[in-house]
Amino acid sequence: MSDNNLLSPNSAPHSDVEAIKSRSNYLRGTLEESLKDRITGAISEDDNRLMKFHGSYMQDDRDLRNERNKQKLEPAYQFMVRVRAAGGIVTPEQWLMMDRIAQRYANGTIRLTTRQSFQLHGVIKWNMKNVIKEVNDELLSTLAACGDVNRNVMCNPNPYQSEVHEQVYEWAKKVSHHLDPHTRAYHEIWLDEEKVADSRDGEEQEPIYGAVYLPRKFKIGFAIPPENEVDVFSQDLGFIAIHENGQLLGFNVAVGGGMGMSHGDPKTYPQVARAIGFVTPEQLVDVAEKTVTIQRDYGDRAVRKHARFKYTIDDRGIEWFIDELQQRLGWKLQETRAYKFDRNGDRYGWVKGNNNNWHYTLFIQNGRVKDEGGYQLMTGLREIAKIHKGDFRLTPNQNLLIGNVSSQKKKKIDQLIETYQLTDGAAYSALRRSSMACVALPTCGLAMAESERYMPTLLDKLELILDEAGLRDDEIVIRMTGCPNGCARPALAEISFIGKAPGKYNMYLGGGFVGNRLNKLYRENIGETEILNELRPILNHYAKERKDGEHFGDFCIRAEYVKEVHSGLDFHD
Ligand code: SRM
Ligand code: SF4
Repeated sequence: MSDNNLLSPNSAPHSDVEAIKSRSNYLRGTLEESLKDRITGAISEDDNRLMKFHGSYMQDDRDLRNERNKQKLEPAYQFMVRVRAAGGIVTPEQWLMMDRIAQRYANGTIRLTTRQSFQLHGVIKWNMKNVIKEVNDELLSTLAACGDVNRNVMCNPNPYQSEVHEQVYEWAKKVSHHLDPHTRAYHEIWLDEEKVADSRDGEEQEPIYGAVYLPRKFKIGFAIPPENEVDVFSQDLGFIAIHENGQLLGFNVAVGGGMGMSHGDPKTYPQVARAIGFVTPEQLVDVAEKTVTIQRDYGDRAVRKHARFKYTIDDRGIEWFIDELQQRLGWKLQETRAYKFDRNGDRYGWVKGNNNNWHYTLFIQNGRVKDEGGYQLMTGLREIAKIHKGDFRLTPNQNLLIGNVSSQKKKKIDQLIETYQLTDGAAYSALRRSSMACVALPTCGLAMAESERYMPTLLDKLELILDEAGLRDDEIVIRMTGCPNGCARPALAEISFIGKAPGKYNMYLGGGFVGNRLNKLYRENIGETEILNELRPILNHYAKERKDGEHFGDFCIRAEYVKEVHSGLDFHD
């Protein structure tokens, strides 16, 4: 793109997805017809693009792919359904609904995601309407859980911190609600609501997004220092709450983060968001809206790989963005305020909040809620939901917080935790408790290697090394993904593995412990034996020669295992 083109909203030929959105009539396309087609368990390719905006992806079970192919059967088509709730907070009734539909229509498990949403896997086409209807009946939604719109807004999940948390959560909900799509297509298709007479007559509009929505997905997160569980620097738009003596003063605004890249394509890279100024709570919604509209107008609609907000900003420069934002706002941002993060992981077990209620964070390996062998996690949580009067909070690290338990109820919930041996992870290494892995195989169509199904096995082996080195209780942030799209935010981990091929991973080191620095490639395309052989000496070296309080990622840089990465622009150097 020439510099001239960078100055005006892009006019290059648009990608095929833009054409699909444009002729979709506000996300309707032929989805209704596709859903009714009895000949196949699939929907058409164009409708599949639109389906994402409705919160679902068509997938097929990749474990069964070859066998079905041999038998000349169509792939085992099924749908992933993503259910969003800003900040990941749901009621016990909503939890029970998710549990019920997971058993009745999906694969009997619930997946808690890295963005504080729920996912169901294995829903067949004929059950999609029931699933979405039941979700909406319980006042949750799948609309805009995926697609080229603002996704689930993340928010620090810990209710114990102070009233500041409750206030920030209310602002997160406001921003989320403000950016909801207005199309009635969702209500017509899934909830059988009355059809809009003719949406093309101007009766229906998307005031923020317009008829072709955004060039790409858009993500917003709210962090409350000193905690950065939401990985605020990975967000397209991050808000860092600034508070003093229990008072919320406002938010630092950070822009242009993102985790995805493609192997072998240096034009794609993960990036950290940069703080550009401070705004008061009352100015927040306006800032979010104007930022989204800038990406709507200037984001790359020709090349989807280059369409995220981070590229819009990096191509044009952060100063350009600040000017454009201030022009649209009609006022200037204040100077960024001081803040300090001390972690991006979860704190487990019971804590007492300022409101005298209790909160219990459970360790849920890679966010998968299921009953397996002797570990009846799903049943245990169902029994808790039946008596719980507070809330459930999905954490950004794929764990679950049982929130707002009164002192009287705590005993009963403790008994259930005991009966079902639900764990806060205390028996595991701190490394495992600081781990995340994306879904990957068998459902993710983009996975190049295992992730969720393999990470626990790798951790078993790494724990032996940690024991030798005396590092069992040291928190080291470790993440794995089955491909470089970055769904478990691996580029911000102190150790990460990104899938390249079956059983092979790129290994990265040196991310910042609080989620503030990208890591760097250390070894390429290695399997388990090499992973263990590479990590053993580094972990031992760390155990012997770290400075007081030095985190593993920082040590990897000081000991020159990898160079420090200051920006995504030098990620591949
Ligand atoms: Fe993701 C695509 C799962 C968080 C970056 N992601 C996918 C799809 C839908 C695969 C696909 O397009 O066919 C995966 C579905 C797998 C499955 O079978 O369930 C998928 N992403 C997930 C989840 C479930 C991972 C998890 O283990 O929890 C997370 C759901 C979040 C939610 O509730 O909304 C999830 N994805 C993320 C994150 C982390 C975050 O948002 O904090 C990222 C990196 C941050 C970012 O966006 O920069 C992420 N997912 C991607 C990308 C790369 C996007 C890019 O432009 O760089 C893709 C591929 C794409 O969009 O083309 C992708
Ligand atoms: Fe799938 Fe890749 Fe995301 Fe993992 S990182 S869920 S493999 S798209």
